Order: sequence, then structure tokens, then C-alpha cells
Amino acid sequence: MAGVAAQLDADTARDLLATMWRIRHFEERVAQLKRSLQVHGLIHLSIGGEGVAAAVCRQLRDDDALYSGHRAHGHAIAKGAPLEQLLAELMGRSGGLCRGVGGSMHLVDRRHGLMGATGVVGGNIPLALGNALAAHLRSTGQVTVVFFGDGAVQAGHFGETVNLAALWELPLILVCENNGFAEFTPRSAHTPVERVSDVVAPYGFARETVEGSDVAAVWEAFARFLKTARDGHGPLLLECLTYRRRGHYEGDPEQYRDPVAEEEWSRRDPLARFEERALAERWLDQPQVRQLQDEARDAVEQAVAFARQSPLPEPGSDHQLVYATVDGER
Ligand SMILES: Cc1ncc(C[n+]2csc(CCOP(=O)(O)OP(=O)(O)O)c2C)c(N)n1
Ligand SMILES: [Mg+2]
Repeated sequence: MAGVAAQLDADTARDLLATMWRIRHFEERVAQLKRSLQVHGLIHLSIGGEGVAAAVCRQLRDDDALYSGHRAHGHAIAKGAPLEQLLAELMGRSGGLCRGVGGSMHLVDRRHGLMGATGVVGGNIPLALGNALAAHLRSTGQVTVVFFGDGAVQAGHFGETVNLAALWELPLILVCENNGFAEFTPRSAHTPVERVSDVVAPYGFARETVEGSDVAAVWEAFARFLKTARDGHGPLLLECLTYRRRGHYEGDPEQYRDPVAEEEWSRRDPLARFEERALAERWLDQPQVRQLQDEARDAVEQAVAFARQSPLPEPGSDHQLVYATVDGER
């Protein structure tokens, strides 16, 4: 996104809300398509966490690098991946971002700086470190952002990455979406450290914990961090406290769900909260909000139409794409 405002204004608010509605409608549609077996593979939705994707990614340039994990749709959409190609990828069609052979957890869109999503929890973190080192050595001014969950922090290479990034002062922003769960395991059952931002305390770099459903708070904190990283200093860690409104994966029986927490978090929905703020600040009025919702819904339906008419990959073509997806210019 070019010409990003440090302070929220009407244009930024419109863009953030549009992005969040695109993610929400896209993922609700994906849930339906998964139930009717038109979307394939394991699907992890980010409904309830759209504000973090929007507030972080909309501040980045196309040439800033983004690494995502298994819950990647929102990040891809906010970074600029076309809905058509994204949905075609989830539906295994040749018009998909990775020609239909990657699926939900293997999204790449180099034109928009989406360097890859991965199903290997935490596997993206050292990859982002390598990219940040390359940017530093080449003095490109490029910032690298990596999204990961609270569960990924327990992977050994999180510690290795943080150590080297801090030692070499790399322009890397670590964004943890802490939803309090790793699959079905609450955070308190796998670590005594409540806040991820405290895990990196000894390294001495800037770290902050914000309420992920408060889009303005995420925007403001990330804007400060981005400026520091853009000036060539880093690393930095932003922890966003979120809640996933859906199961860990589509089809999860969700027997571990706490109905009290569910009710509390439904009141903290990032879309409802930000809409309320945008109306109160007079950044937008009610008809404009409705228009954004309608436009998002239409864009998703267009993506469905595109993906449905896109042919399946040619049988036997998959082995030709093992390296081409990474090095090619798609
Ligand atoms: C290396 C590795 N270990 C285990 C898994 C199985 N797994 C998939 S998602 C997940 C939980 C990840 O939790 P978190 O990082 O907090 O992300 P969230 O799903 O909460 O967004 C696990 C353990 C995996 N995919 N990769
Ligand atoms: Mg988690």
C-alpha cells in the first residue's frame, strides 16, 4: 500500500474495513465450500483475527517480504493477493496462486511480497531471518515480517532466530498472533510464560503486547515498529492478543471451547469494534460501511466464479513445479 498515514484517517479506515470485510466474507465462503467438498485439504480460518492482518499488511510495500503459517488466508488477502487466484488455489485449480498444487497452507504471491506460507509450525521464522539478513547485506530498505502463533514460540528455531536477529540487528518484525491455543491445548498447559513479548525480554529489542481486536492499537504500534525497521534497525516483536472464532481447523469438534470466553470475544469482534470507531470519528457513514460490505461480498462471489471455471492442473504437471513456484515470476 503506497503512502501510508502514520495516524488513522478516513482513507485508511476505509481501506482497513474493506480489507477486513474481504477476509471475513472470503473465509466464511471458504467454510461453506469446504463443507461441500469444493475446497480441499486442512483449512484453518482466521475469523476474529482479521484486524491484525489488515493493520499490519496494509502498511507494507509490495516489496516488503511477508512470511505466514498455516492460518494464512487473511495475511495473503491483506498483502494484496487477488481473491480469484487465492480461492482457485484452495480449490486446487490451475488458475491458483501456485497453479493449484499448493493449497491453503502453501500460498506464495511474490508480486505482492508474500514469500510463502507453511504448514510446519514455526518453519517460516528462520526463513524470514534469512530474508532479513539478505536485505540487510544488500541495503535494500526492505522490511521482513513473519506471522506466527503462540504455539510456534515453543519451537526451538524461534529462539535461534531471535538470537541471531538480535545479534545482527536485522530489519525483521516478528508478529505473534497469540490466541491462547496451540491446536486444542491452552497456553497455560505448554508454558509458564503468559506473554510472548516476555519470552524475548533478555535480548533487549523493542517488544510490545497489544489487543489484537483493537485495529487502531495494532495499526499504531506496527507503524512505530515499521519506521524503526525501515531505518534499518531491528528486530522487533509485536504480540497481538487474538481469539479464533472458529475451530482450530474446519471440522474441529471444539470440545475444549469455553462458552463464557466465546461470548466475551464475540463482543470484541474487530470488525464490529472498528466499524463503531469509524462511525464515531465520522471517517465513514452507515451507507458507506454497507457499501464496503457489499463490495467485499461481490468480490468473493467473483472469485468463486473464477475458481469454478478454472481447469484442474494437467495430470503429471505437479513435478514440474517443485522449484518453479519459488523461482518463477508468477
Ligand atoms: C512442526 C509442527 N509441529 C506440529 C504441527 C501440528 N500443528 C498444526 S497447527 C498447531 C498449533 C499451532 O499453534 P499456534 O502456533 O498457536 O497457531 P494457531 O493454530 O493457534 O493459529 C500444531 C501443533 C505442525 N503442523 N508442525
Ligand atoms: Mg495459537
